[in-house]
Amino acid sequence: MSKTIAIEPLTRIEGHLKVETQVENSRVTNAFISGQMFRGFEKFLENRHPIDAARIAQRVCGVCHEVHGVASVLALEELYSKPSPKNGHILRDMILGLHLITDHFLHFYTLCLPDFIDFTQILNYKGNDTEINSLKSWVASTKPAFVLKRNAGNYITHTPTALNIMANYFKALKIRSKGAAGIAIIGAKAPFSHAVLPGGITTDITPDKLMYYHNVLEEVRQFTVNCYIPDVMTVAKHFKDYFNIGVSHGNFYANKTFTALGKPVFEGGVFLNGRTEPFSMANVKEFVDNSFYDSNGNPNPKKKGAYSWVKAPRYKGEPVEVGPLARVIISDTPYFKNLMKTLNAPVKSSTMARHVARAAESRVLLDHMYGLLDAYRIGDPTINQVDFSKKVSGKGTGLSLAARGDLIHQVEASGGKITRYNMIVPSTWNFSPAANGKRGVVEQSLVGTPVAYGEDAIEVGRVIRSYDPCTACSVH
Ligand code: NFE
Repeated sequence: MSKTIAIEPLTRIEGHLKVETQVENSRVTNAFISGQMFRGFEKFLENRHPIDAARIAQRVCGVCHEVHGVASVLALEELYSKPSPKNGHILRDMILGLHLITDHFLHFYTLCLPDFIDFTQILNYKGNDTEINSLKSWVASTKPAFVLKRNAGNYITHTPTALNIMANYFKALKIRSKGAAGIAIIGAKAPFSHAVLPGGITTDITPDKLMYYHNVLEEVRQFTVNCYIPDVMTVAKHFKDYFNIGVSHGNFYANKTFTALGKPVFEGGVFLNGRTEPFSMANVKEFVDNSFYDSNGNPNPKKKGAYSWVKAPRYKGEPVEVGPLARVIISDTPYFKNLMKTLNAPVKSSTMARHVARAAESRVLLDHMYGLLDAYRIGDPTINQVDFSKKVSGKGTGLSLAARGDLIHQVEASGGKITRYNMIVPSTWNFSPAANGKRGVVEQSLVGTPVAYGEDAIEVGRVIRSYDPCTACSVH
């Protein structure tokens, strides 16, 4: 029996995303992912002063604003030939690190956990734990949102295990907000870091600010080690079949990132056809075969056959997965491989490998962040002055990263005005429609997914959310 299951909008993600799956004999046989809106940031950056991009590009997203700031200033620094001094570079890595790890907390606990745990059992809780009791009153007041899963027989329902994880649900949110405070201390403001500018960072960094950052980092470390990693491992052990569900084409791409201390935490490269090769921008092309754009990139909502506002970036014409899993696979990160070995799970693209990769990269990154604090030199410059009155002409590319994957900003300017601005964003790589004869990364990952529990197709939600979609970013 064949049927179409469409989920629109898909909840517990950022932005407006629709997924349509064809299901035969309880398995997905085809999938179409579409971004449902046009935003136009690249268009309205045209004809503006280049420095505006550092501020405006951050408004692409309320979740990953700071990453667009950093990618944008990297592109602008190339345009103005004025890189940041070491201290500025250290401060940016500090911002990116807190963004990345605390964003993973939000993703796992707030966005994904209801896919894996039956939250309604918390209503039977009679104990005194404050965290559990506040979650209990919240679930009681929003119960209809949580009872959909009555059919999904494989939720974690062993109460002590589930309660242990649910106890961290609100804790994760609180630490996420502390992370934002840490970002604001360095970047002058969160969301939208106004101290992040071409040439470095303008914040006046004093010892008390570094101490504040250190205290936030310490809380983040404790939560990562004591809660996040163990909780991800518990879920991974319970859902072992998801190490073979949600498998993409098997290609990965990551940029060389977190480089402030010399050796990058994550190596750059592209894993294509079974081997890793150096990344070259010349091999990246954005296709619009099934996207609502004409061949010049102008929006065309009436385009025949198109089904998404997301463009389709391809590397050498091939779809490539980006994200934490791509980073640890390209870097061959030992800590990730050890976790996967403990789980007896294959190191390849899958729903659960993406969750484990997030936890693993958070742990690896913490060491780098303590190193940044040690390496920062109070009194050394944090910014190289850029002459913004210069009527600059030329190009710049920023190769950077975000929680959801690696990020590219490109700027072209003439006579001091932007003539072209382009962003190739993590969720654009992953959530693109089919192009050049192949499905997008997530579309491919959905094929073969068993759909056993009915119209809510919770299994489809699990696969999609493992990529941590941000449709707001992907359409930008
Ligand atoms: Ni809107 Fe973003 C991140 C970027 S999207 S969340 O992380 O860039 O893929």
